[in-house]
Amino acid sequence: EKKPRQIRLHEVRQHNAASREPWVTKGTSVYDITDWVDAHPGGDVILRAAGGSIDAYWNIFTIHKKQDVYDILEQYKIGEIDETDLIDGHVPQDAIEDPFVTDPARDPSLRVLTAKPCNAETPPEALSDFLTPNPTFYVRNHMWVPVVEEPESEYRLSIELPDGEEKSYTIKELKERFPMHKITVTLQCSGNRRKDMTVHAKQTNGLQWTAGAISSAEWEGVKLRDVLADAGIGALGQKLPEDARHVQFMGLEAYGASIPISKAIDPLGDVLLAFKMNGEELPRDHGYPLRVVVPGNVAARSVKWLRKIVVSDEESLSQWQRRDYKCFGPNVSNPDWTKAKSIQEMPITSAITSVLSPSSTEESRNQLTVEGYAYSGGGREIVRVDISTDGGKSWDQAELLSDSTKGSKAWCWKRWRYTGPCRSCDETTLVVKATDEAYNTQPESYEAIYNPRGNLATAWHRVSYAPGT
Ligand code: MTE
Ligand code: MO
Repeated sequence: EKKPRQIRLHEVRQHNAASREPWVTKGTSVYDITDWVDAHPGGDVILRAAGGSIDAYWNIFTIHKKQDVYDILEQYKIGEIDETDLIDGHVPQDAIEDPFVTDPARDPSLRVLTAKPCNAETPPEALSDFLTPNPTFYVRNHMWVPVVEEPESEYRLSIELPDGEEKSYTIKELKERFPMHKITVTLQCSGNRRKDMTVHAKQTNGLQWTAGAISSAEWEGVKLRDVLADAGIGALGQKLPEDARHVQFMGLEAYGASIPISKAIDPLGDVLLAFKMNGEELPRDHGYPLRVVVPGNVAARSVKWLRKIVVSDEESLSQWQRRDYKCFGPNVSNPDWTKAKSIQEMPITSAITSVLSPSSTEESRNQLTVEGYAYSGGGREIVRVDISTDGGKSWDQAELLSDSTKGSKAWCWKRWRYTGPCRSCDETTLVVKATDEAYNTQPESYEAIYNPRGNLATAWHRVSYAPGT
């Protein structure tokens, strides 16, 4: 058998995104992807890996980990990395370009689950505010953080309508031509509290978030419905074309998701194209220069670094719309992803975020103060929070704290506090469950709502508490 062509790493590096013949490596093999770029279903994002290794990207876009995708790549193989560039048969780590080098610096108090891409939850201290400070707002990135240095010259938002017509807007045009709105919105990842499901039911597949994959902010921007109406769709009194059923959002780094058109054009739906978060320019981690904020829906639909909007008869084709964010019955271990609806409005949930140790004086020894949040999707207001200090045998009600919520519906969590006697004060499990205005409440067990991806882990939140500690 003929020895494959030996290629030096410095040669690979020259075949970067700017070259006419882009190459990538996978493991120790080299591929000339020139003819694949146009046919690549994910578009030219593949060029991001050109001149270097594609492995880090395929670890992110897990959709590639299939034999038929490997087979496609194999057609483009041109050789092997020269052995003089390998250490123990591998490409040395420092020779591989790190897709995350341009990511921003982050607050050290964030609880990091993965650094690259950055996935980090809000620390419990920061969950006690009605609005979460920007530096400790949880971060959920599937990829790197796109770099947009000069939005006015480098950036345009484009909007494509079902008839193929396309319009585009600069940030300045968006700001000048449409009314600004300020809305307080809680964003919650579908995987919030996934770790509880793992601990109380069984292993789940995904980032093991505790109760901090949720945060709230005041978002400022223009309404999506105003911009869509300007682009030619969904104005009040105007008939919607039959093929206008979903609004797809595409991020600059190739993340994508969609929402139903009914939500996008609802006058009380409050979907924003946001420039600001808590009065400041959007931080890079949270979508600078522009992100969608879809109040009441799973945060996966609030696409950051928004590049393009497509009004379509179909949902977004992304894996995050068609696969990952769906739920199945507790018996289904190998789901047929086409058979379930994508998660949109969030179900009700609540969590304990702090237990204040009682003072040591005799009369207050058995008093306990517990705080937390409760949130329901779809703008459904939280009407009651029940607390148990004996593992769920007896209940009492927490006080709902007043706040400065803004928007057409209850898009933000309710903070609550409970001070009361600790009923069985030896070893106790504190439990919280909430009820919303539709009288939806949380399931008691994780087993009953188990799904292998650990989405929507909304069972009663339990925290063990040992008095005197
Ligand atoms: N948008 C883009 N472009 N890329 C992403 O990785 N992650 C989504 C959503 N929007 C994501 C995105 C998910 S799953 C969540 S939970 C929220 O952003 C997280 O928003 P945050 O990082 O501002 O808290
Ligand atoms: Mo998420």
